[in-house]
Amino acid sequence: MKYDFSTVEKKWQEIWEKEGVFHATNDTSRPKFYALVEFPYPSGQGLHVGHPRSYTALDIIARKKRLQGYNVLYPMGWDAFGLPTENFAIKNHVHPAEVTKQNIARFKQQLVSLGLSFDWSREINTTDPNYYKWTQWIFLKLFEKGLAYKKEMAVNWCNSCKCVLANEEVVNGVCERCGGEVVRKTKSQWMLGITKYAQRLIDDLDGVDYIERVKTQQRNWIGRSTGAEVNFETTSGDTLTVYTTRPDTLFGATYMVISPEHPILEKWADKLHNMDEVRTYQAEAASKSDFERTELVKDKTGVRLDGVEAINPVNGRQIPIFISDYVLISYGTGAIMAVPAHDTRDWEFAKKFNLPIIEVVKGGDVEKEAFTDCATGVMVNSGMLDGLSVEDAKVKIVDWLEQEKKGQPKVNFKLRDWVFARQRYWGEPIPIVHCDKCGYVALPEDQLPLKLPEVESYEPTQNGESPLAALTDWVNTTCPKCGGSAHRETDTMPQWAGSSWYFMRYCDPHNNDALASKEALDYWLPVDWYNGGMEHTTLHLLYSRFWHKFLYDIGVVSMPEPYAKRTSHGMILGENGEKMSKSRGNVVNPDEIVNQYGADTMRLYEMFIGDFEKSAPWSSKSIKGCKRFLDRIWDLQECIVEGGIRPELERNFHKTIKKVTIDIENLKMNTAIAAMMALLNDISDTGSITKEEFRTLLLLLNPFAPHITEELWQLVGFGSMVTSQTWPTYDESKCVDDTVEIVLQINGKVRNRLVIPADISKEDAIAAAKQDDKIASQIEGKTIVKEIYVPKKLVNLVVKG
Ligand code: ANZ
Ligand code: ZN
Repeated sequence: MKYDFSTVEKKWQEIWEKEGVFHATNDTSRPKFYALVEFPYPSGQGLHVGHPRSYTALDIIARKKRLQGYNVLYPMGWDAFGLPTENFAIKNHVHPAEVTKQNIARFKQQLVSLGLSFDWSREINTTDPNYYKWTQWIFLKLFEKGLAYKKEMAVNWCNSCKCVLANEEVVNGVCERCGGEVVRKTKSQWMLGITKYAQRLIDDLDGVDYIERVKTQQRNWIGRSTGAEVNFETTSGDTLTVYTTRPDTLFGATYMVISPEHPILEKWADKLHNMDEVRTYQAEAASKSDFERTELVKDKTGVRLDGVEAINPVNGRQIPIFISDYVLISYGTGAIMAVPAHDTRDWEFAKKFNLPIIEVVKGGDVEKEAFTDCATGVMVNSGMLDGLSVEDAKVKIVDWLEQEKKGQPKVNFKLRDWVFARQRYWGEPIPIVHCDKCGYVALPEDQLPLKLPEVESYEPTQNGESPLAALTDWVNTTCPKCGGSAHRETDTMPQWAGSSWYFMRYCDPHNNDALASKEALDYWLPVDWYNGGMEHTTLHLLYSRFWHKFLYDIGVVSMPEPYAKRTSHGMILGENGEKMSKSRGNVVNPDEIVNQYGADTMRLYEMFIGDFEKSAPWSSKSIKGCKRFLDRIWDLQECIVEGGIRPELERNFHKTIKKVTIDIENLKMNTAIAAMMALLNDISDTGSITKEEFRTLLLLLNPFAPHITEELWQLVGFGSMVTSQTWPTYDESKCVDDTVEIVLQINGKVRNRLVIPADISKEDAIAAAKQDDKIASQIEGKTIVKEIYVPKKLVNLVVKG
């Protein structure tokens, strides 16, 4: 009987759902396991073959943990606010909520067809008012604690669309939709104070089990640096403070640079004789991104201020001040002391503007290039610092600066506060009103959720406000504090809002009184295992850790970190090894694979494709191999005999159980599958399979291929479903290989002895013999004319020359 995967897979998917097999209960008496994958954005394209790689891997873990007796939570939902849906709605004149509904239906049907063991009773959707009520509630808490505030920030503005663009809508400096020029404009926006958590976000990485590259990326993104702030007096009487990581080089500071946006420039407008030139330069800098401005290879530009100079605090020397776009207003103090001898950008700038280069650390040739190494150099030309190492000089100069009240030690972070606003429709409304008398006022909690009102058009308005701003009736309201007239905030929250706390909602998704009950949160959190893409390491993963920490501080959750463990999968590439994309025409549609080969084959294949952490190209040939493996499993039902595990296969079974059990925990699904394939070969060699052997094999294979294993379980009559069984265990003493000692000969003469596994193949035995030190040295440079292996006795190599 041929295996009819379509019928069988559908049958089991219906049974699982009907019987609620994968529903997690908040039964706190049982040991829990919370497995999480990043919930998808339900785009119009449907599921991509990349999604199931992550979902299947954690599904295997979830299924195995259930068989091992854990109360497993493996939930799924939709991160559904965002631009693509909104843009589709604008183009096709449908409500974004309608578009979202259709996309979700399609995604869900696709996920169900893959046999993923999600608890659908806990499905969540970030655009559901019952969900975003709590996103708004968290925002209000942040506001209450001073962590949400308004600030003038630069936004991307398209001159021809007359609207604000998100960063991802700006492609190579032009508007993604119309190709028009994009400039930067400032706008007052809501910000979240994530930088207040910067140190804790670094420190607490020590206590979690994240793969190393995720930790490294987060640390680099937060970018902690230690140095000093140094005060420079100026000839105008004002003090300019700089941030430096190299206070030891202070004697080599031959000029200063301040950012073109530095506020002191306005103060100096009357004093500067070249203010026009300054203003022209400011306008040029404003149109560039920070990335363009700080690129190392870029030709240095700048304007020397005519009318004010600075005084180096260590030697009283007067030095010029420049404005240049390589100094950013958003970092440190927006001003630097320039040390061309020891900083590459300063060196290039000094060469271009003919400024003095004074060597203060010996070891390089500063006429040729900046000497930036600080591990080996010795201080020179530096008065009290001469002869010291860089490290000692740093300590000494900072002490001196502090004593003289000319500076102090300082820690800085690259991390910026989070711009928490979009001038768009399809996002969570920000629950704040502005009253002329009271300022920004929080909406009372009982007015949540503040629902998105209906609008005629989802297009951003021509003046850069969100479409909500056009709804006068909605915008005009009364102040919750004084009852006077006020207006609502019309910006909405950015796309990362809903995903910053979704893992909490899964714990108790239908709760109307809290984002989740304390009891449920205490039981399920932290997430035991979270898998997701590397592209989310610095935004989503950091944002959600920040929100979790904040909620920990106000007592909503009981532990400082949300995720105990984080892993990340590699990308699935096209058959040609390139990224899958419509334009390359190499996109594989998961529906087609499921229709042609079945979900079990698709799952098995995606796990067999290669190292989970690495990217891997699609291979149609390898899919067929996975299909053949399952067909052979199916055919085993024809040759079942009564009995337990046969002695000649016992060691093999114990070894395979051990390997699959351990490999799953290490995400080595590919080698686990290979071990099961090898076991199947050994079973097939005997021409039959006993009931007990079949039972064990089906249990091991079930997390990978859940449908076919359930069907066979039922057909053979093993009783209730596989999902209610217990994961097989192994006996360590039965996992060790039997070994034998053989003799190694060259031309019939015994040269050495070697211990090898008793059941080793001829090829492996000969290879092992050749690698033996004694043998290797004696056959070197000679030609092997014959290789003889007598099992369990000897290897004889016949050599010439
Ligand atoms: C003098 C100096 C001498 C510096 C030297 C470096 C080497 P990190 O490690 O990234 O924190 N800097 C400070 N604020 C800046 C800003 N707003 N825009 C551009 N550059 C800025 O780098 C800190 C160093 O970057 C600071 O130390 C400063 O240059 C520069 F041999 O001061 B340094
Ligand atoms: Zn008021």
